[in-house]
Amino acid sequence: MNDKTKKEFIWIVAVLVVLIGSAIGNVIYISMHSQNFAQNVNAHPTYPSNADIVHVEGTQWSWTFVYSNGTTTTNVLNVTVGKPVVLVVTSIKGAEQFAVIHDLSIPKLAIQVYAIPGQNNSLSFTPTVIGSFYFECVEYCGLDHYEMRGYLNVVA
Ligand SMILES: [Cu+2]
Repeated sequence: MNDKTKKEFIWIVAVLVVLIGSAIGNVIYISMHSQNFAQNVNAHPTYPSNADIVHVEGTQWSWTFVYSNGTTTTNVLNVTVGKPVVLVVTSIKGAEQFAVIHDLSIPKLAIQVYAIPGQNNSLSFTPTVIGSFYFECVEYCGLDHYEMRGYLNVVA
């Protein structure tokens, strides 16, 4: 083994030791802390009993709102002024697409919530002003991401 080959060998071995060492460290760390990664301190939040519960399904590429009476709207969310609303937000698979992460943002109401496949993220708010308020998906989710927008209609 000449000098150059020896140096190269040492470098390769040194890099391998660092990479394998940190990989082992990571596996040990994750296995020690994995329970924390799925802990949801807000898994069963309580909401006002008179709240309108609306299930929100983000898909490539639209928002579907399912109301407690079974009706649905697409890219339009209808709520009543002064009445508490609970949004239960998730992401579902479209016709021939994948379930991907979306993010519902209603800027005027300072609302933003991730739509994540297999999870229900919920939040509540009480609309106080009648009107139409723009919302959109703010997590890039594919080709027609920009189509995921509409209006929250607050009516009397
Ligand atoms: Cu989206």
